[in-house]
Amino acid sequence: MDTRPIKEFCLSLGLTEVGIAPNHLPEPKEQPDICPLAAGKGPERYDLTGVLPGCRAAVVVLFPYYQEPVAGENLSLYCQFPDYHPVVRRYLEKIGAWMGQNWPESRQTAIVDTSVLAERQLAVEAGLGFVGDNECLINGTYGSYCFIGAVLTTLPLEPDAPDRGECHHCGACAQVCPGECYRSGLYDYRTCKSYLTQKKGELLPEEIAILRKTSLVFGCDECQRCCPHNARVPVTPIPEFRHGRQARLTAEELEPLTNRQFKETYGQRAFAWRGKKLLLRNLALLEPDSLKDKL
Ligand code: B12
Ligand code: SF4
Ligand code: SF4
Repeated sequence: MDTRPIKEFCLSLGLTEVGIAPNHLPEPKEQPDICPLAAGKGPERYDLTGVLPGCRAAVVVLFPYYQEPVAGENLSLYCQFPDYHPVVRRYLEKIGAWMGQNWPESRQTAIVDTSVLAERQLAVEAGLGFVGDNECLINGTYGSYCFIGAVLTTLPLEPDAPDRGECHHCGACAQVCPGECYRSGLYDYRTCKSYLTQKKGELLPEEIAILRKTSLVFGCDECQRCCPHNARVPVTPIPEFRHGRQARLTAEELEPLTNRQFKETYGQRAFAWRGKKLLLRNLALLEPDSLKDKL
Protein backbone atom coordinates (compact mmCIF):
# COMPACT_ATOMS: atom_id res chain seq x y z
CA MET A 1 0.00 0.00 0.00
CA ASP A 2 1.33 3.44 -0.98
CA THR A 3 2.48 5.29 2.15
CA ARG A 4 3.13 8.64 0.42
CA PRO A 5 -0.26 10.23 1.23
CA ILE A 6 0.29 9.50 4.96
CA LYS A 7 3.79 11.00 4.88
CA GLU A 8 2.45 14.03 2.98
CA PHE A 9 -0.22 14.52 5.64
CA CYS A 10 2.47 14.36 8.35
CA LEU A 11 4.50 16.92 6.40
CA SER A 12 1.46 19.23 6.36
CA LEU A 13 1.64 19.10 10.20
CA GLY A 14 5.34 20.09 10.10
CA LEU A 15 6.59 16.54 10.75
CA THR A 16 9.47 15.64 8.45
CA GLU A 17 10.93 12.54 10.15
CA VAL A 18 8.35 9.85 9.41
CA GLY A 19 8.86 6.18 8.56
CA ILE A 20 6.96 2.90 8.49
CA ALA A 21 7.90 -0.03 10.74
CA PRO A 22 6.67 -3.64 10.45
CA ASN A 23 4.38 -5.21 13.09
CA HIS A 24 7.18 -7.32 14.60
CA LEU A 25 10.60 -6.02 15.57
CA PRO A 26 13.72 -8.19 15.50
CA GLU A 27 14.42 -9.52 18.99
CA PRO A 28 17.91 -9.23 20.47
CA LYS A 29 19.77 -12.55 20.90
CA GLU A 30 19.96 -12.01 24.64
CA GLN A 31 17.18 -10.37 26.65
CA PRO A 32 18.55 -7.02 27.88
CA ASP A 33 18.48 -6.04 31.53
CA ILE A 34 15.49 -3.70 31.63
CA CYS A 35 14.97 -0.65 33.83
CA PRO A 36 11.97 -0.92 36.23
CA LEU A 37 10.57 2.33 34.74
CA ALA A 38 9.98 0.56 31.38
CA ALA A 39 6.49 -0.89 30.88
CA GLY A 40 7.67 -3.76 28.65
CA LYS A 41 9.98 -6.40 30.12
CA GLY A 42 9.91 -9.40 27.73
CA PRO A 43 8.87 -10.48 24.21
CA GLU A 44 5.92 -8.05 24.29
CA ARG A 45 8.50 -5.30 23.57
CA TYR A 46 8.80 -6.52 19.96
CA ASP A 47 5.18 -7.46 19.09
CA LEU A 48 2.96 -4.58 17.94
CA THR A 49 -0.11 -6.86 17.67
CA GLY A 50 -0.06 -7.17 21.47
CA VAL A 51 -0.83 -3.42 21.67
CA LEU A 52 -3.24 -3.20 18.71
CA PRO A 53 -4.81 -6.55 17.79
CA GLY A 54 -4.60 -7.00 14.02
CA CYS A 55 -1.81 -4.39 13.73
CA ARG A 56 -0.01 -4.64 10.36
CA ALA A 57 2.45 -1.71 10.64
CA ALA A 58 3.33 1.50 12.47
CA VAL A 59 3.75 5.08 11.27
CA VAL A 60 6.71 6.19 13.39
CA VAL A 61 7.38 9.91 13.88
CA LEU A 62 10.30 11.76 15.47
CA PHE A 63 9.69 14.99 17.39
CA PRO A 64 12.96 16.98 17.55
CA TYR A 65 13.43 19.10 20.67
CA TYR A 66 16.92 20.65 20.59
CA GLN A 67 17.37 24.22 21.90
CA GLU A 68 20.48 26.19 22.83
CA PRO A 69 21.56 25.71 26.47
CA VAL A 70 20.88 28.58 28.89
CA ALA A 71 23.03 29.74 31.80
CA GLY A 72 22.11 28.30 35.20
CA GLU A 73 19.89 25.51 33.88
CA ASN A 74 19.37 22.60 36.28
CA LEU A 75 16.77 20.61 34.34
CA SER A 76 17.52 18.20 31.55
CA LEU A 77 16.66 19.67 28.15
CA TYR A 78 13.89 17.14 27.47
CA CYS A 79 11.81 18.42 30.39
CA GLN A 80 12.39 22.18 30.01
CA PHE A 81 9.29 22.84 27.85
CA PRO A 82 5.65 21.71 28.21
CA ASP A 83 5.44 17.93 28.74
CA TYR A 84 6.10 16.15 25.45
CA HIS A 85 3.65 13.31 26.13
CA PRO A 86 0.39 15.25 25.46
CA VAL A 87 2.06 17.35 22.72
CA VAL A 88 3.23 14.28 20.80
CA ARG A 89 -0.04 12.46 21.45
CA ARG A 90 -2.06 15.34 19.93
CA TYR A 91 -0.06 15.11 16.68
CA LEU A 92 -0.36 11.32 16.61
CA GLU A 93 -4.10 11.44 17.22
CA LYS A 94 -4.50 13.87 14.32
CA ILE A 95 -2.62 11.43 12.08
CA GLY A 96 -4.69 8.48 13.36
CA ALA A 97 -7.98 10.34 12.84
CA TRP A 98 -6.96 11.31 9.29
CA MET A 99 -6.09 7.68 8.50
CA GLY A 100 -9.45 6.56 9.94
CA GLN A 101 -11.29 9.06 7.72
CA ASN A 102 -9.44 7.95 4.59
CA TRP A 103 -9.59 4.20 5.29
CA PRO A 104 -12.76 3.78 7.39
CA GLU A 105 -12.24 0.02 7.80
CA SER A 106 -8.87 0.61 9.54
CA ARG A 107 -8.09 0.95 13.26
CA GLN A 108 -5.31 3.08 14.78
CA THR A 109 -3.77 3.64 18.20
CA ALA A 110 -1.11 6.15 19.29
CA ILE A 111 1.88 5.36 21.52
CA VAL A 112 4.53 7.55 23.11
CA ASP A 113 6.97 6.56 25.85
CA THR A 114 4.58 4.60 28.09
CA SER A 115 3.99 1.67 25.71
CA VAL A 116 5.41 -1.82 26.33
CA LEU A 117 7.22 -1.57 22.98
CA ALA A 118 10.94 -0.95 22.44
CA GLU A 119 10.34 2.46 20.87
CA ARG A 120 13.95 3.15 19.88
CA GLN A 121 13.98 -0.16 18.03
CA LEU A 122 10.70 0.80 16.36
CA ALA A 123 12.32 4.00 15.04
CA VAL A 124 15.35 2.04 13.75
CA GLU A 125 13.09 -0.36 11.85
CA ALA A 126 11.19 2.62 10.38
CA GLY A 127 14.49 3.90 8.92
CA LEU A 128 14.60 7.00 11.14
CA GLY A 129 18.02 6.54 12.71
CA PHE A 130 20.41 4.16 14.49
CA VAL A 131 21.07 3.41 18.15
CA GLY A 132 24.38 4.91 19.32
CA ASP A 133 26.73 3.54 21.97
CA ASN A 134 24.95 5.98 24.30
CA GLU A 135 21.76 3.87 23.73
CA CYS A 136 19.99 6.82 22.10
CA LEU A 137 18.24 6.81 18.75
CA ILE A 138 20.31 9.10 16.54
CA ASN A 139 18.70 10.72 13.49
CA GLY A 140 20.79 12.01 10.56
CA THR A 141 19.33 15.54 10.77
CA TYR A 142 18.28 16.06 14.39
CA GLY A 143 20.78 13.84 16.23
CA SER A 144 19.48 12.20 19.39
CA TYR A 145 17.43 15.17 20.64
CA CYS A 146 14.17 13.62 19.35
CA PHE A 147 11.21 11.99 21.03
CA ILE A 148 9.69 8.94 19.39
CA GLY A 149 5.96 8.51 18.77
CA ALA A 150 4.00 6.07 16.61
CA VAL A 151 0.56 5.36 15.22
CA LEU A 152 -0.05 1.61 15.09
CA THR A 153 -2.42 0.65 12.32
CA THR A 154 -4.29 -2.33 10.86
CA LEU A 155 -3.47 -1.00 7.36
CA PRO A 156 -0.95 -3.16 5.44
CA LEU A 157 1.66 -0.42 4.97
CA GLU A 158 4.95 -1.26 3.27
CA PRO A 159 7.77 -0.89 5.84
CA ASP A 160 10.69 1.42 5.08
CA ALA A 161 14.23 0.04 4.98
CA PRO A 162 15.67 -0.12 8.52
CA ASP A 163 18.49 2.25 9.35
CA ARG A 164 21.65 0.17 9.71
CA GLY A 165 23.89 3.18 10.29
CA GLU A 166 26.37 3.24 13.15
CA CYS A 167 27.68 5.87 15.50
CA HIS A 168 31.35 6.90 15.36
CA HIS A 169 32.18 4.78 18.44
CA CYS A 170 34.33 7.70 19.60
CA GLY A 171 33.94 6.77 23.27
CA ALA A 172 33.02 10.32 24.37
CA CYS A 173 29.71 9.23 25.95
CA ALA A 174 31.42 6.55 28.06
CA GLN A 175 34.10 9.04 29.10
CA VAL A 176 31.76 11.78 30.36
CA CYS A 177 29.06 9.56 31.88
CA PRO A 178 28.73 10.43 35.60
CA GLY A 179 27.42 6.94 36.38
CA GLU A 180 30.11 5.11 34.39
CA CYS A 181 27.16 3.26 32.90
CA TYR A 182 29.18 1.82 30.00
CA ARG A 183 32.09 0.38 31.98
CA SER A 184 31.11 -3.23 31.19
CA GLY A 185 30.68 -2.37 27.51
CA LEU A 186 26.89 -2.49 27.90
CA TYR A 187 24.75 0.31 29.32
CA ASP A 188 23.64 -0.29 32.94
CA TYR A 189 20.61 1.71 34.06
CA ARG A 190 21.36 1.12 37.77
CA THR A 191 24.01 3.83 37.91
CA CYS A 192 22.48 6.11 35.25
CA LYS A 193 22.01 9.60 36.71
CA SER A 194 18.82 10.05 34.71
CA TYR A 195 17.42 6.92 36.41
CA LEU A 196 18.65 7.93 39.87
CA THR A 197 17.05 11.38 39.64
CA GLN A 198 13.73 9.57 38.98
CA LYS A 199 14.16 6.73 41.48
CA LYS A 200 12.02 7.27 44.58
CA GLY A 201 13.11 6.74 48.17
CA GLU A 202 16.39 7.20 49.93
CA LEU A 203 19.46 6.91 47.74
CA LEU A 204 22.64 5.04 48.72
CA PRO A 205 25.82 7.08 49.32
CA GLU A 206 27.32 5.84 46.03
CA GLU A 207 24.13 6.89 44.19
CA ILE A 208 24.27 10.33 45.82
CA ALA A 209 27.89 10.65 44.69
CA ILE A 210 26.76 10.02 41.09
CA LEU A 211 24.00 12.62 41.37
CA ARG A 212 26.50 15.20 42.63
CA LYS A 213 28.88 14.78 39.73
CA THR A 214 26.84 17.13 37.51
CA SER A 215 24.40 19.95 38.20
CA LEU A 216 21.07 18.71 36.76
CA VAL A 217 18.38 17.92 39.35
CA PHE A 218 16.19 15.92 36.92
CA GLY A 219 17.34 13.81 33.98
CA CYS A 220 20.85 13.81 32.52
CA ASP A 221 22.17 15.00 29.16
CA GLU A 222 25.90 14.25 29.40
CA CYS A 223 25.97 11.37 26.88
CA GLN A 224 24.06 13.51 24.36
CA ARG A 225 25.85 16.84 24.88
CA CYS A 226 29.22 15.27 24.04
CA CYS A 227 28.07 13.27 21.03
CA PRO A 228 29.50 14.46 17.67
CA HIS A 229 26.21 13.50 15.99
CA ASN A 230 24.60 16.33 18.02
CA ALA A 231 27.24 18.92 17.18
CA ARG A 232 25.26 20.99 14.67
CA VAL A 233 21.64 19.95 15.06
CA PRO A 234 18.91 22.48 14.22
CA VAL A 235 16.67 24.02 16.86
CA THR A 236 13.32 22.23 17.20
CA PRO A 237 10.78 23.02 14.46
CA ILE A 238 7.90 21.96 16.81
CA PRO A 239 6.22 25.23 17.96
CA GLU A 240 4.92 23.70 21.22
CA PHE A 241 8.51 23.01 22.34
CA ARG A 242 9.60 26.59 21.68
CA HIS A 243 7.29 28.21 24.22
CA GLY A 244 7.06 28.19 28.00
CA ARG A 245 10.66 27.17 28.57
CA GLN A 246 11.69 26.61 32.20
CA ALA A 247 15.34 25.63 32.40
CA ARG A 248 15.72 25.98 36.17
CA LEU A 249 13.74 24.77 39.15
CA THR A 250 14.35 26.09 42.66
CA ALA A 251 13.52 24.91 46.14
CA GLU A 252 12.06 28.38 46.87
CA GLU A 253 9.31 27.94 44.31
CA LEU A 254 8.60 24.28 45.11
CA GLU A 255 8.75 24.20 48.87
CA PRO A 256 5.63 26.30 49.74
CA LEU A 257 3.34 24.39 47.35
CA THR A 258 0.77 21.88 48.58
CA ASN A 259 0.65 18.68 46.50
CA ARG A 260 -2.45 20.05 44.77
CA GLN A 261 -0.78 23.36 43.97
CA PHE A 262 2.25 21.44 42.74
CA LYS A 263 0.04 19.47 40.33
CA GLU A 264 -1.69 22.64 39.14
CA THR A 265 1.61 24.45 38.56
CA TYR A 266 3.79 21.67 37.19
CA GLY A 267 1.31 18.97 36.09
CA GLN A 268 2.15 19.79 32.46
CA ARG A 269 5.91 19.32 32.94
CA ALA A 270 7.77 16.08 32.29
CA PHE A 271 9.91 16.57 35.42
CA ALA A 272 6.83 16.45 37.68
CA TRP A 273 5.67 12.86 37.16
CA ARG A 274 7.55 11.47 40.19
CA GLY A 275 6.19 14.18 42.53
CA LYS A 276 7.38 17.14 44.57
CA LYS A 277 9.10 15.15 47.31
CA LEU A 278 11.55 13.57 44.89
CA LEU A 279 12.43 16.95 43.32
CA LEU A 280 13.05 18.46 46.75
CA ARG A 281 15.24 15.47 47.64
CA ASN A 282 17.31 16.04 44.49
CA LEU A 283 17.53 19.79 45.15
CA ALA A 284 18.61 19.14 48.75
CA LEU A 285 21.40 16.87 47.48
CA LEU A 286 22.56 19.13 44.66
CA GLU A 287 21.81 22.65 45.87
CA PRO A 288 21.83 22.30 49.68
CA ASP A 289 22.45 26.03 50.24
CA SER A 290 19.12 26.96 48.66
CA LEU A 291 17.31 24.81 51.25
CA LYS A 292 19.30 25.71 54.36
CA ASP A 293 16.41 27.23 56.30
CA LYS A 294 13.65 25.20 54.75
CA LEU A 295 14.17 21.47 55.40
C1 B12 B 1 12.84 3.17 30.87
C2 B12 B 1 13.27 4.35 30.03
C3 B12 B 1 14.35 5.11 30.49
C4 B12 B 1 15.22 4.66 31.66
C5 B12 B 1 16.23 3.59 31.15
C6 B12 B 1 16.92 3.98 29.86
C7 B12 B 1 17.52 2.84 29.06
N1 B12 B 1 18.43 3.21 28.19
O1 B12 B 1 17.20 1.66 29.23
C8 B12 B 1 15.89 6.00 32.09
C9 B12 B 1 15.04 6.69 33.14
C10 B12 B 1 17.32 5.90 32.61
C11 B12 B 1 15.78 6.78 30.78
C12 B12 B 1 16.63 7.81 30.45
C13 B12 B 1 16.53 8.52 29.27
N2 B12 B 1 15.52 8.48 28.39
CO1 B12 B 1 14.14 7.10 28.41
N3 B12 B 1 12.89 5.76 28.18
C14 B12 B 1 12.61 4.67 28.82
C15 B12 B 1 11.50 3.85 28.14
C16 B12 B 1 10.19 4.10 28.88
C17 B12 B 1 11.82 2.35 28.04
C18 B12 B 1 13.23 2.07 27.53
C19 B12 B 1 13.62 0.63 27.64
O2 B12 B 1 12.84 -0.27 27.41
N4 B12 B 1 14.87 0.42 28.01
C20 B12 B 1 15.47 -0.92 28.06
C21 B12 B 1 16.55 -1.00 26.96
C22 B12 B 1 17.19 -2.38 27.05
O3 B12 B 1 15.89 -0.89 25.70
P1 B12 B 1 16.00 0.37 24.70
O4 B12 B 1 16.21 1.62 25.46
O5 B12 B 1 14.85 0.29 23.80
O6 B12 B 1 17.38 0.08 23.88
C23 B12 B 1 17.62 -1.16 23.22
C24 B12 B 1 17.24 -1.23 21.78
O7 B12 B 1 17.46 -0.01 21.13
C25 B12 B 1 18.18 -2.35 21.29
N5 B12 B 1 18.77 -2.20 19.96
C26 B12 B 1 19.49 -1.22 19.46
N6 B12 B 1 19.85 -1.44 18.23
C27 B12 B 1 19.38 -2.67 17.90
C28 B12 B 1 19.47 -3.36 16.71
C29 B12 B 1 18.85 -4.61 16.64
C30 B12 B 1 18.92 -5.33 15.37
C31 B12 B 1 18.17 -5.15 17.78
C32 B12 B 1 17.52 -6.47 17.71
C33 B12 B 1 18.09 -4.39 18.98
C34 B12 B 1 18.70 -3.17 19.01
O8 B12 B 1 19.28 -2.38 22.16
C35 B12 B 1 19.13 -1.40 23.16
C36 B12 B 1 19.73 -1.96 24.40
O9 B12 B 1 19.31 -3.28 24.62
C37 B12 B 1 11.51 4.48 26.69
C38 B12 B 1 10.16 4.45 25.96
C39 B12 B 1 9.92 3.05 25.38
N7 B12 B 1 8.76 2.51 25.64
O10 B12 B 1 10.77 2.50 24.71
C40 B12 B 1 12.03 5.91 26.94
C41 B12 B 1 12.99 6.54 25.90
C42 B12 B 1 13.98 5.49 25.49
N8 B12 B 1 13.68 7.58 26.65
C43 B12 B 1 13.92 8.64 25.98
C44 B12 B 1 14.69 9.73 26.46
C45 B12 B 1 14.58 11.04 25.73
C46 B12 B 1 15.56 9.56 27.56
C47 B12 B 1 16.67 10.50 28.05
C48 B12 B 1 17.45 11.20 26.94
C49 B12 B 1 16.06 11.55 29.03
C50 B12 B 1 17.09 12.36 29.81
N9 B12 B 1 17.65 13.39 29.20
O11 B12 B 1 17.37 12.07 30.95
C51 B12 B 1 17.56 9.53 28.86
C52 B12 B 1 18.65 8.87 28.02
C53 B12 B 1 19.48 7.88 28.82
C54 B12 B 1 20.12 6.81 27.95
N10 B12 B 1 21.39 6.98 27.63
O12 B12 B 1 19.44 5.86 27.55
C55 B12 B 1 13.37 8.53 24.56
C56 B12 B 1 14.54 8.20 23.62
C57 B12 B 1 14.77 9.20 22.53
C58 B12 B 1 16.00 8.84 21.70
N11 B12 B 1 16.29 9.69 20.75
O13 B12 B 1 16.66 7.84 21.93
C59 B12 B 1 12.35 7.35 24.69
C60 B12 B 1 12.21 6.46 23.45
C61 B12 B 1 10.96 7.97 25.02
C62 B12 B 1 10.28 8.55 23.78
N12 B12 B 1 9.20 7.93 23.31
O14 B12 B 1 10.74 9.52 23.20
N13 B12 B 1 14.80 6.28 30.00
S1 SF4 C 1 29.47 10.00 21.80
FE1 SF4 C 1 30.60 8.82 20.25
S2 SF4 C 1 30.42 6.67 20.93
FE2 SF4 C 1 28.86 7.84 22.03
S3 SF4 C 1 27.01 7.64 20.79
FE3 SF4 C 1 28.02 9.54 20.13
S4 SF4 C 1 29.35 8.92 18.41
FE4 SF4 C 1 28.74 7.06 19.49
S1 SF4 D 1 22.01 9.83 30.89
FE1 SF4 D 1 23.86 10.49 32.06
S2 SF4 D 1 24.26 8.87 33.55
FE2 SF4 D 1 22.80 8.04 32.04
S3 SF4 D 1 24.07 7.04 30.52
FE3 SF4 D 1 23.83 9.13 29.78
S4 SF4 D 1 25.57 10.26 30.64
FE4 SF4 D 1 25.44 8.32 31.75
